[in-house]
Amino acid sequence: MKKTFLLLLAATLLATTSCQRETPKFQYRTQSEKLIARMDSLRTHGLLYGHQDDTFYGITWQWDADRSDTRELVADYPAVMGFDMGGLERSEKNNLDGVPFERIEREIIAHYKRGGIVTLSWHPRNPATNGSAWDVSDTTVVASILPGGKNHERFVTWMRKLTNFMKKLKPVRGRSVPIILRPFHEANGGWFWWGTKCCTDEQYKRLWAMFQDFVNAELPNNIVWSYSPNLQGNWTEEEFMRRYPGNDRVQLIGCDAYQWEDEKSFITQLDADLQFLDSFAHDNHKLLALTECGIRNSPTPDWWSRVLLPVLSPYSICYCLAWRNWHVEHFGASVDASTADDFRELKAKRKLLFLKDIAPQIYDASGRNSAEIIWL
Ligand code: BMA
Repeated sequence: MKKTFLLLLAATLLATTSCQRETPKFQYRTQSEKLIARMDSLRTHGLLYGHQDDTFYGITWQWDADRSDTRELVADYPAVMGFDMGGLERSEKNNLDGVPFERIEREIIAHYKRGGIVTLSWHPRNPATNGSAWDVSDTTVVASILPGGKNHERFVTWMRKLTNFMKKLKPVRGRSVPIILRPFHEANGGWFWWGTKCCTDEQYKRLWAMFQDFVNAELPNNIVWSYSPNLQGNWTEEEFMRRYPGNDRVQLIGCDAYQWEDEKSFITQLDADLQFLDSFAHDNHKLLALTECGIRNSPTPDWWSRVLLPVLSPYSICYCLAWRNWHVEHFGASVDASTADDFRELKAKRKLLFLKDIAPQIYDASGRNSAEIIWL
């Protein structure tokens, strides 16, 4: 039965393809264009749930094989999975949170093959001081890695390590995994070495351009560029444009938004940001996402349904990515979080979408699933 279905599907696809060949309307040329079109269409179906480091550790476990806090709670993987590249620049075996890069590589490919969406962030060490990404003691750091600066060549080797890693992500026939790349995030804050304490707006834009041109030269087909400032609460166009890398350099506008303090001001600030970002994204043909979110250690049982989702619902947002469930600090859904029942209900009501919602898995006789057939 399944075999027949797949044969019919293949025949339909072939027929459609040959029709399209005669009257081409629009062809998705690259992996990144396909991912953009897919997310653009998915957002009309609902909000996707994303989670950082989903399969490496959870609130009460770490490093076990084949586990996921999300799957243990709602019997499905997140639609979007996030991974961090911090540490790769120094050829470390593990990333800054102790996750082996070799495992990250395997998980990215596995998630892509299941039909999931992958996003990468990078918390590189400070290239001037060798301190962490949060070391803001040297205000010359960005100037020093721009072309002509004394750390430029060093930073080029760091960028190359990142692109070499991404180039390995080729599950089949040399076709690369499309990646939402979110570099130099939260640059409107002062806590990272690429933030407001360590570089001017002009230097930031030059940093972005240098990095992006380097990455695009190495991986021209599979990066979706996400520009993700932190929650600001009072964006004006003038303020937002100060560090915005440019319309030709960004495809997804992100917002990193945590509730660190009281609920009311979080709601007010997030709503104000989304009003601005949603209309900016719409006018400039960009996707919009909550690229990091959560409330530390989930103290509010109905946080997802009562606090977060009502703020998001008026806007056209592709996904919200909860930050990692580390045992000392967790943000995502889990059977071990107080939000478990609330979250389960949201899944039942389809207020949040998961992997099987965006990539139904139908297996053929050889065990290959339909998502794999479609996305590879
Ligand atoms: C931060 C925290 C850190 C972590 C970093 C990179 O938000 O979770 O503990 O090292 O992200 O994942």
